[in-house]
Amino acid sequence: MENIPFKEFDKKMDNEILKNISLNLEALDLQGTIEGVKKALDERIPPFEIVKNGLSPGMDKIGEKYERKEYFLSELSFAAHIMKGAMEFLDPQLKASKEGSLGTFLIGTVKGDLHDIGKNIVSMMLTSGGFEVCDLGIDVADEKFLQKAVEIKADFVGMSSLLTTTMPSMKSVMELFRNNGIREKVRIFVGGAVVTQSFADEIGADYYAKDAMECVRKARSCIVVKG
Ligand code: B1M
Repeated sequence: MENIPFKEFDKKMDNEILKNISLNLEALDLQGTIEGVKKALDERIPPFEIVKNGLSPGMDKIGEKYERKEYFLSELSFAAHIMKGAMEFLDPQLKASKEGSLGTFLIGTVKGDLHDIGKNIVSMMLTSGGFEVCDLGIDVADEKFLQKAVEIKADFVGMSSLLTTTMPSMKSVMELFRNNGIREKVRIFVGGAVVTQSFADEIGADYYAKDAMECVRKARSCIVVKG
């Protein structure tokens, strides 16, 4: 089965399977979600489509329930646990097509922010997209981004934030890079549920990416531009 290539995503045919994944995740059904992911992989639905159209909508619903106070922090945590379980099946598939290095991509979730599911997906997709990824994890201090970028001579630096309260760290990291003379040496990417293109423009980041696929596409386009 592992050698059978993934098929083109067929919205009409595959939506039912992906919708079930989303509903099971929303209902915090661990087993149902995992079974759904396995079924989708058996059907050769591309792994990123499983994340984008199955797991992510389920997480969004959980976020909405949390806002309406139908779910609480314990449910958010359990949802993260299910998501990580599901990702264990998807990780190898997402990483499978590693092509060699197109550049070094330093990534992390900014200071004060503990959300890492989306950032991990971005890391995986970048790895499979041919980048050498150095992942600093979560709650990364501004200085750590700078220190590591210099140490590994990063070509790209990516910051993830899911909280409006932690977005300002992206700006302070940008300033730190500017003040230490390495701003022009790296391409800076920002992303995460609360981040927008206009915020990226406001702080002077090079690129905003709405999801992992877009991040890989934009990073690859830099390579083409660089020649
Ligand atoms: Co949190 N949380 N959470 N949470 N949580 C949100 C983000 C929230 C929107 C829920 C809500 O109210 N609707 C809300 C933020 C509101 C805001 O600031 N506007 C929120 C809150 C309030 C909180 C706490 C403050 C709750 C509390 O304590 N009272 C707290 C904060 C803790 C902290 O960080 N200091 C908290 C805690 C948690 C858990 C720890 C329980 C858990 C995270 C576990 C973990 O990550 N290991 C959690 C979860 C699970 C969520 C939701 C439900 C799901 C997030 C997720 O994993 N989504 C979330 C609601 C939501 O987002 N709809 C919510 C799935 C993931 C695949 O998507 O991360 O967006 P995402 O990543 C995407 C893109 O954004 C993009 O690509 C990814 C995939 O394609 N992307 C990038 C991400 N990073 C990128 C970087 C790039 C480019 C693209 O370039 C470098």
